[in-house]
Amino acid sequence: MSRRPRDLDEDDVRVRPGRGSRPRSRLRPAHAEAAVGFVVAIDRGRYTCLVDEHDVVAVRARELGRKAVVVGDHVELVGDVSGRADTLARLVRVQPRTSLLRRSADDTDPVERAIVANAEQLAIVCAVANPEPRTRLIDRYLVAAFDGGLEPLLVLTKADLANPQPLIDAYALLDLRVVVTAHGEPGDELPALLRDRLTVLAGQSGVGKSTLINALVPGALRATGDVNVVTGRGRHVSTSTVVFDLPGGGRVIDTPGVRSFGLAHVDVNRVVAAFPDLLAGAAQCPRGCRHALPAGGATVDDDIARCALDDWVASGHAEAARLDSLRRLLSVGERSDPD
Ligand SMILES: Nc1nc2c(ncn2[C@@H]2O[C@H](COP(=O)(O)OP(=O)(O)OP(=O)(O)O)[C@@H](O)[C@H]2O)c(=O)[nH]1
Ligand SMILES: [Mg+2]
Ligand SMILES: [Zn+2]
Repeated sequence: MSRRPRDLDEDDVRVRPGRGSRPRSRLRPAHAEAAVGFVVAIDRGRYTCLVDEHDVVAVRARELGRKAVVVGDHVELVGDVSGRADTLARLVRVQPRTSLLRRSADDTDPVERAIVANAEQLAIVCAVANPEPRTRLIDRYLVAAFDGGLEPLLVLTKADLANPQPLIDAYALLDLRVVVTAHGEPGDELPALLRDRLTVLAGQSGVGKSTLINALVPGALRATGDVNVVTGRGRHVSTSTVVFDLPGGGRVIDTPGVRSFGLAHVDVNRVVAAFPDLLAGAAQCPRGCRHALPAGGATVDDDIARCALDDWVASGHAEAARLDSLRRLLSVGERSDPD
């Protein structure tokens, strides 16, 4: 029987990493002779790893097997770790992860693609216009953040083009931090939220992720591109995932824009855990409950496998709108259309 790739990574994920802990303090080499590096970029099988303050380029060692290595991983390196030109180290091991942002190609494809490891925060970047905002994609990122142990942050860009209020209202019930930016400028609030943390920026192509990185990180020099006036879509300018140091401390990771974000791997319990007001109620649910709406026509008496959250809300333990929000998020992982 073949082991599905996602099984290799699930044990690594611990939900909700502690705030403010810096990756460096967790470095703990298992092999006495191995150097520990932090993967900052990957290009055609070459892993650029930060070791002490210098870059070391490494290739995968056979003993790594099929284990995915992604930007943000702490890895163990052997061989030539001098970082001198034309030298290559060997990447022998990936250290346990505190979080993992991952997606599947679509909702039915069990093969997960790890995107970034160990980020504390997921900045979900969405333009209020040009390209048109897609709330279902935001919902999908939220689910991926809760599932992977990242704290979500919604960044609404291009507020110079349209009013951000409808989007702010759409997420008001989620205890989600929202930052609004305009004219490609990060403003004051966003830098404060990024300080001393590892944050990954994700979102559709053309929403302005690289524009923000360029404004936040002097010398980042990320290419940016206009949104196509005919299709209203971004041009998929960024094609690689890269880490940048913020001048005030902390790091940001720029990622390529996506069209779809599959959620085949999601663990319902980790999403429910992001709703503390509903979590205790879910403890009363039948085993394996996916917290869906009661089936049409089912009444309190005739369905023993009923989700307990409806009673939890009816008896005043939580707001009905919160349960609706949770159900909306859980349902995005069950729809097969890529929107
Ligand atoms: N009006 C306006 N335009 C912006 C703003 N932020 C970014 N843009 C423009 O939006 C376009 C796309 O920006 P990028 O930074 O390349 O977008 P991206 O999210 O990195 O896109 P990909 O790399 O393709 O995923 C560029 O023409 C930017 O100048 C903003 O706040 N207001
Ligand atoms: Mg970009
Ligand atoms: Zn339930």
